[in-house]
Amino acid sequence: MLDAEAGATATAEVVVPDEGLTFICSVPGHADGGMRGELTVAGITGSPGEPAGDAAAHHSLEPDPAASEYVFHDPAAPPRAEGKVHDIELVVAEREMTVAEGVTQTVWTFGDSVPAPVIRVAVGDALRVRLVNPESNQLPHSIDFHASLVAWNDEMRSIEPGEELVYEFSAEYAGVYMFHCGTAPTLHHIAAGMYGMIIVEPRNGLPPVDHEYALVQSEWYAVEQGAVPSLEVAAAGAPDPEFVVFNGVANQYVDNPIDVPVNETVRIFVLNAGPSVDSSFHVVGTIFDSVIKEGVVLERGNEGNWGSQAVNLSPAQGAIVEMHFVEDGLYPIVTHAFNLVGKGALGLFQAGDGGAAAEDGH
Ligand SMILES: [Cu+2]
Repeated sequence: MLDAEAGATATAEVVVPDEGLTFICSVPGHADGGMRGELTVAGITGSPGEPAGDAAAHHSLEPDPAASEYVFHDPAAPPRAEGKVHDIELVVAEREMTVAEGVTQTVWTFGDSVPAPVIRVAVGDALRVRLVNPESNQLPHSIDFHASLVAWNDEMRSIEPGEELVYEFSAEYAGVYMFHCGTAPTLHHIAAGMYGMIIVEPRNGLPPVDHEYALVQSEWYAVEQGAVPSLEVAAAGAPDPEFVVFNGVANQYVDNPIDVPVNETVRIFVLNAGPSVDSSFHVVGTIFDSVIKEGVVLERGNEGNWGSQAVNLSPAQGAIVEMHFVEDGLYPIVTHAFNLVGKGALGLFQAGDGGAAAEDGH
């Protein structure tokens, strides 16, 4: 036991056993007032060099070399669905997915991928979405289309395993919208992978471009290999995800850069599915000359030739951004919240030959 008067420092050595120890201030009443703590031993439950305690607990996930390879998610945006009435079936799956190299999670999905397949329609179209929750699942699920005008307690109701529902709506407003499971706790159903993008084009479509991609940014609160992402960690007031990803998998477009020719027009439909962290969507080395963010339009060729460097997207916000790449080389895709880039929110456009000549020193 040590005593330290106000303004004084006291030092002692203790031997900390593998299982750690707890300590208190022994002045009567002080422990109950909060002066208590715990020491845990890094290297036993955490990685060497990491701080002990709760902050480290969910950053101790070691990649497992035996984990399955991740399934590459094609970033190409699908063409707009033909016709004006669309019958869409979304089957909910509860299954394993590799979310980063060496890291698997049990995820809950619409249509067997995270994010769900992109739906693309136009203003005035009618959608009949059949949501199927197979009997083999464990949990109730539901769906909430942000592109719809419907009552929450009707179409968005939860259905048990073995049940299905039909969610009918007409797409009235153009935009890049989120859909997600809204079953309580909604935070957990989104954090576990139940989200996707629906693009609603203006009735007369979008101007043609050379290449179109769809990117959904989201977070994985992975704590334990193979487990469902942690609701407890996701629910923290200051969210601290293990991974932040584009289209479900950390760094997949670094491993597989997206090839585009130089000086061709590129359009990206981008959505921040969250559940909780903001995005500052940016492509290094270019400027968005056309942006439609949540109904606000920056037009290419505007009078002042205004451009946009980054589009801020809070959770459940979407945008359409357009750009081109003026020379051969690599153009990183990031959220410019750079603390998240190292967590997997990084991709690459490879324009032309990728700048091979530059690497040779020419
Ligand atoms: Cu769900």
